[in-house]
Formats: sequence, C-alpha cells, structure tokens
Amino acid sequence: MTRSFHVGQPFDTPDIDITTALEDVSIPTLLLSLVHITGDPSYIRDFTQAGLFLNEVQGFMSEADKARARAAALPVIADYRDRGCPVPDPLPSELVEEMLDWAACEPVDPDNMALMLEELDLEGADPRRPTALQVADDFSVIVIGCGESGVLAGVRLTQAGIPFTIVEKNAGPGGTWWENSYPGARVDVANHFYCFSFEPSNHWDHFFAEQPELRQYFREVVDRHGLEPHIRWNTEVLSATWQDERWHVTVRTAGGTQTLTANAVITAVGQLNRPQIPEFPGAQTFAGPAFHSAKWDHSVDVTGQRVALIGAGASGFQIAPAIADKVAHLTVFQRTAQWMFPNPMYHDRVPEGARWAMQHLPFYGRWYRFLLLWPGADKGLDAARVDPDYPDQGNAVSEINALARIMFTDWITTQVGDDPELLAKVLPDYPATGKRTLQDNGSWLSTLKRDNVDLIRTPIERITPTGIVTSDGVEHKVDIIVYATGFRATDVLFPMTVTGRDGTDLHARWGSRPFAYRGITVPGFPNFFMTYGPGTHLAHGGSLIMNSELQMRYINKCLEHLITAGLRSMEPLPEPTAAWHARSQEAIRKTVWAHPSVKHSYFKNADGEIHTVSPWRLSEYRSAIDEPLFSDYQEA
Ligand code: N01
Repeated sequence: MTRSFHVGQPFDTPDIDITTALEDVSIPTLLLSLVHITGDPSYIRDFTQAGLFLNEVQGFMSEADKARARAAALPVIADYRDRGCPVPDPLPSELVEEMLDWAACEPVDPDNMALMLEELDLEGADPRRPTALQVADDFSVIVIGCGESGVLAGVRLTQAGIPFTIVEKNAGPGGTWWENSYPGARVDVANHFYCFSFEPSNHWDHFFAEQPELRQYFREVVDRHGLEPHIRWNTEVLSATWQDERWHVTVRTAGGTQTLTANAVITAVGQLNRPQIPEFPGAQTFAGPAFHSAKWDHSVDVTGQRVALIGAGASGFQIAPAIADKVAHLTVFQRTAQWMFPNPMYHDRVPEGARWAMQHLPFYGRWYRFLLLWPGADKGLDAARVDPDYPDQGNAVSEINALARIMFTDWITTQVGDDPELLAKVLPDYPATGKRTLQDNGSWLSTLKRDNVDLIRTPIERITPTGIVTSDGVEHKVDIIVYATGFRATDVLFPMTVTGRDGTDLHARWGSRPFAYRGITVPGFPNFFMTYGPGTHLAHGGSLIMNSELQMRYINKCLEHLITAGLRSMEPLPEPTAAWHARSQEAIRKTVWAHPSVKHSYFKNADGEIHTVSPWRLSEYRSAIDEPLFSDYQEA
C-alpha cells in the first residue's frame, strides 16, 4: 500500500511530547487508530465492553477511562514510531464494519455503511474519482461558478480528461467564502468534515474555520489541481441558451459581453449567493454607510459608531459578537428568534496535540471525520420528520423533536433566565430545528446582555436619514446599517436567463416552484446539469461539499455516457421527473421546516412552500444518484 495522506506522516516525536499530545486528542478516534496500528480489535472491544457511549469528539468517558486509553496508547504509538511508522496492513472488512458500528454506538445500516465507507476511503483510492476518458477535441463543458462545487467540477473534469472552462463572477475562488468577509465569518459545519474527501483535512486551525482560512483552502485546491488556466475570473454569466445542439453562454466581463459555446453546462452557483435586502421605505435616504453582510464595506470603521444590525440568521449571529466590543452601540433587529445548538467548541482553535494526531496517527483524521459526520447526518432528519401520532404538534413534530426543544430551551434559559424580558425575546415560538439551527458557544446571548447592545423585536416600519423607525414609533438613531438579511435562496439560478429546447425559459417553466430530476437535470434542458439544484439544500445536517461530490459523480457519469455512446444530448423524461418531484414534495411537507408556525425562513418561498430543501437521508439521496438511470432520459 502506498502512503496516502490518510495514513499520516512518519514521525520521530519523543515519548514526552506524545504523552502531551494525547491530552488533546479525541479518545474514540485514538482507539480506532490503535486498531489500525496493531490490527488488534481489543482497543475498541475492551472499551465497548465497559459500556461506554463514544459517539462524541472527546468520548463520554470518565477521566479514569480516558487515562486508561491514553496509557494504552503510548507504548503502541512509541513502538509504531520505533518501527519507522510503516503503512499499516489493511484491516479485514468485517473489522472495519465493526469499528464503524462501535464509533457510531449503534449498528450502521447497509445504505449508510456504503456511504460512510466511501467517505472514509481507508484505501486512499478516492472512490468518487471519475473514469479517465478519450474525449474528442470539439467536446467541452462550461461550469458556471467557482465556489466549492465549481472547484470540485474542475477537479473531476480534469481527472476525466474532459475539456472545460469555469466562468466566475468574482476575482478568485471560494464563492461564499470569497465574498463573505464580514467580521466573525466562519463556517458552522465542522471543518474536518466540511472539506473535500479527496484532499487532506488535517491542517485546520479552528474546528470551525474562519473565512480567510476557507478562502485560502479553495485557492490551494485550485492550484494543486492546476485549474487556473481553465478559469475566467471577473466574468459573470448573463444567459445560457440551447441552440443547434450546443449551449451558448453569454458572459459579461470588464471589456463587454461575449458568447462562449459548449456541449454541456454545469451550474455551480450555490443557493446562498445573491444578497437579499428588504425594501424598507426610506432606505435610500439613510445618510450613513449601509451594506449587506455579504458585501461588507471594509473602508467603514465601525469603531465607536452606532450600528444597526438587521437580521439575526447565521450571518447576523456571527457579526454581533464580533463587533459589539468595538462599537459605541449595537441595535440588533431580529424578526424571528432562532434555535441554537449548544457547541462549546465553536470558536476553539484545534489544540496542538490534536493537530499532531491528525497529521501522524494512521487514519486518525478519517475516523475523526466519521465521528463528525455520523451524528450530524441523518440524526437531524429524525428530529425534523413529522410523527403524525405525536400529540402536541403545536410545539414539536415528534418526541425526539420535543426533546431537542427542551434541550435548546434549557441552553437559552441557563444563559438569560435572570432577565425575563430578554428571555421572552430570544425564545423561539416554533418547533426546534424549524429553521436552520445555529451553532452557539454562548457568545450570542452574552453579546445581547451587554450594556451597549439592544435587541429589538418590534417590526421595522421605515428608515430615516438618521436611523430606523419601528412600528411603535420609536426612532433608533444609528450611524451605520448592516443588512444581514440573507440571500435569494428560493430563486434558483437567479438572475441568469436559461433557455432550453424550443425556446423554453427555465424560470418561466419553474415559476415559484423550481424542480429537477433528482435535483440535477430538467426536462427540455438538454445537457444541463445543476449542483445544489432544487430540492438538494441540506437543512438537517451533513455537508454540502459531500452532496456536491455525490452530484458531481452523477454528472461525470452522464457526461461519460454522452461521450462514449456518441450522443448529442440527454435530458430527463417528464414522467420520472414529475414522480421525483411529487415524492420529494410529499416528504418535505412532513418535515418540521414546513410547520405552519415557521412564518419566515429561507427554505420557504413567498407562498410558504418549500422547493429548495432535501427531505432525504444522505444515504437515500446517495442511492438515488449513485448510478444514472438512463432509461429515465431522452437521448439524441
Ligand atoms: O441569512 P438568513 P444569513 N425584516 O436568511 C432577517 C449560510 N451561512 O445570511 O428569521 C426583518 O438565515 C431574517 O429574519 P427571519 C447558512 O446556510 C453559512 O444569516 O426570516 N428581518 C433573518 O434573521 C445560513 O443559514 C455559514 O424572520 C428580515 C435574517 O434577516 C445562510 O447562509 C455562515 C427581513 C436572514 O437570515 C444565510 O444566513 C453564514 C425583513 N424584511 C451563513 N428579511 C456557514 O458557516 C430578512 N430578515 C456555513
């Protein structure tokens, strides 16, 4: 076996430093790594027999048991070092499955087993890598967008040998992570999992990386895979039109407009990219700086200023704690209170010892990835799906959802229970996880408790040159307005014009109800593939990067089919598309996100319907797009 990054780098670390490092590591992950080093399953069996619940980063173990695990680890790791850190022999597949069950603290069902093994990739084989093809010179693909899914498309098309151009409106890669540079911007999906499966993931400074580190990550992936020559920066797609069996993509650059052509188009524009600013009366009259969170104006110094922050979703939630100690006064306008998931590690740096383990202990990083993925994957969907027999549907959609509500309520109450007025403002009035649940280490509520911060729940009526007037007639005087008011998430592919076969306009076809066959293709739009298309937003957990990898594998297989079968075009048939859409809609209506008490959320369109979110388990969706069913396609 060659040494992949999964195995870790050889080391000569002295015992004393290993001992120190072991204080920082995830104990379950450590024990799994010991099984790889020794081939001895007792490192998990002994601890399982102690009845431990290990499905948590540090393990729900007594300090005595953690010490026992560390003591057992030191001689094994020292011996491994002294043997020159050889690549461990592959473990029997039954043992790997036992390790997965052990790490999950429950039997992993066969569908999830396949997904998790693929994601773990213990062989270092990159199982989602596409087949390398012989492609005619005149076949090409245009990728729209160079965020995470556009970068991924570039990597996979390169590996497949398919000529391509990526068109990106920004000056560099990363999409969201290029644009959102507001104070406090960081990912709120655990980073050692929120990254490509085929790239090293052992280098992160923070468990939840800040924006500059993420932006740098995508730059490095672009460079490592030689994508730069294929990318046109500062180039925005205005329209894409299917004509004469090719896509004609009109782009705008500093020099004017231009039309590129290709056999196929892959959209990689994300759902959370086009800022949404509500039209408050008088907004144009405001005398001071005013900008959206995704377009932070760094020429404006907030120090000593009175700042209005409109919106308290994921962005506002990160901005307020980051600026509260600099501003003279912060007024937060929150229309809807948010549920928060307690996460003490949210702002933590990865300790040195854990970084050492990620970099050197065999498969430590892979198992750590699994421990993050497993509880954050389909467990969230269990709490989101409606149990029709649950009696108290007004407060919760199921027993597990009710338990989440109790836990989240406790988390809020322990922080602000001493301030009944604030407690009433911050306790949500809809079931837990009804909107996107935020990660919290206590910084949000401690910010709201500051003397220089006010939380306003009274609706905004209008904006004046000097401030914001709420419906109670009070004017809140401010110098700067920050709109953390989210994105046009339900307007899929906005503001591009996409014209398919017979002149059909995609947005006219969709109306307010975007749909796609398995979230990727649309009847009447040949050779048009979407990543992060309708019905694929992950509201319940998982990582969009993982979803993109699964979707891109599907797209690669479709392109391979087009190329090897010598086809000019393929598009999904209307019937299977309608069937997929109907099934998805039926499932989505039975989730907490559709609960009528959720009045506003970026999952719902203006009619209160949900068309952008996936109702499927990660493993269900993987099964649906693992292999294209070409009988569901019309080919020419
Ligand atoms: O946007 P949002 P966001 N009057 O739509 C309020 C991702 N993200 O930019 O709750 C008054 O969540 C709105 O109020 P309400 C992540 O997926 C990821 O914060 O609708 N208020 C809400 O408070 C996230 O979820 C990371 O009642 C109005 C806020 O504005 C998504 O981006 C980090 C209003 C909008 O919240 C979007 O987050 C940051 C009006 N007319 C963001 N209109 C990661 O780490 C809207 N609001 C991955």
